[in-house]
Amino acid sequence: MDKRRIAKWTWPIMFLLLFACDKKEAAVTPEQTPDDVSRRTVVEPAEASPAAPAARRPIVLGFSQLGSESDWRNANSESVKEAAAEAGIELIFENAEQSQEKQFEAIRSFVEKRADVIAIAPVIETGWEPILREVKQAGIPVIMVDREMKISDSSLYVTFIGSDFYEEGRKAGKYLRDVMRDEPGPIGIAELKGTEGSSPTIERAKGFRDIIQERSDFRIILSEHANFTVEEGKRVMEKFLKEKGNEIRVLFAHNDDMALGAVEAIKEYGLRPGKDIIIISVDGSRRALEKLAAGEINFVVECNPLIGPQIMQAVQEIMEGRSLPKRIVSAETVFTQSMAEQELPNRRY
Ligand code: GYE
Repeated sequence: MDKRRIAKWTWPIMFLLLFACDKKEAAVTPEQTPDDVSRRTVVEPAEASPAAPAARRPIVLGFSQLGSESDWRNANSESVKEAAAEAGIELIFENAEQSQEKQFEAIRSFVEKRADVIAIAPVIETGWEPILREVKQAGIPVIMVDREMKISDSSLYVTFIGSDFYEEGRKAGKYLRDVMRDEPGPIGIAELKGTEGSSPTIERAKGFRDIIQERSDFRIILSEHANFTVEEGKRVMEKFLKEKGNEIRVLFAHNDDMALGAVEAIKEYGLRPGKDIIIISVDGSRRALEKLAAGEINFVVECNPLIGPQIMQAVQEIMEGRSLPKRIVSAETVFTQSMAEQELPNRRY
């Protein structure tokens, strides 16, 4: 090739190369390093630049759900999925079916996939610091949702969105104190606790005890974990009834599903739930409110699973570089038998 012919092709080739490089830099590729992810998290402006609107990819949220043990949990998963779709957030959803180990695996996979934010509903309270340190090193912000993790380094998460379980336990205790105001003791109480080591179990038990200790003749005579499920609630209640059927005046179930299982066990045993045994539970699912309206449950403390929109809002604010409060508590109420009928048409779970 002579020199003139080379010169003729040099400029078009250089132009093409330059153009190709330019395009590559403008696009947000999935092969970003963790540093890129963290930089984008903090620095990128909220608005897409009008010059390159197609270059923005949607926010990617990795969500580690702990299981599907109850109506509450299923409603919570639905709420997260719906809210993500509505907010245009790309959701990677993993269900760990009660295994903390599986939650670790899910979280590591979110890091590998370069999620922008990771949300975790932790099955139990302890053991989270090492994995959270890995996530922090990758520069990915963490939101703790629903249940709490006990961690000493608060820089490992941005915010905790969920209910006040201690207060829920107190509300249950206050109802019992009020309804038994004129009843002579001793009052035998059975307790169906949720998953061992989980924050709702620990806190609801604490809050309940802190109130009922005001009366020395209130006695918790039976207390066992039943993992928040209908089946275990029924099985453990059957056992309680066999052991001390004639001493149980009250049942405090840490969630509706266990209370529903217990209602079956009590009927099969030949007693009347809601009358022979006062039943108090937590969540406020449709099925529990139906039993409340029918007089088979006496009192339900609400725990709201529909926190998907709050989570998505937090994700967006983090991505816009805003700071969030360390604790976001969901608004909740309580339900009596007379309120149940009225509330039922509004229940979404
Ligand atoms: O009360 C129970 C569930 O963590 C608040 O977990 C949640 C609890 C809820 O399965 O039904």
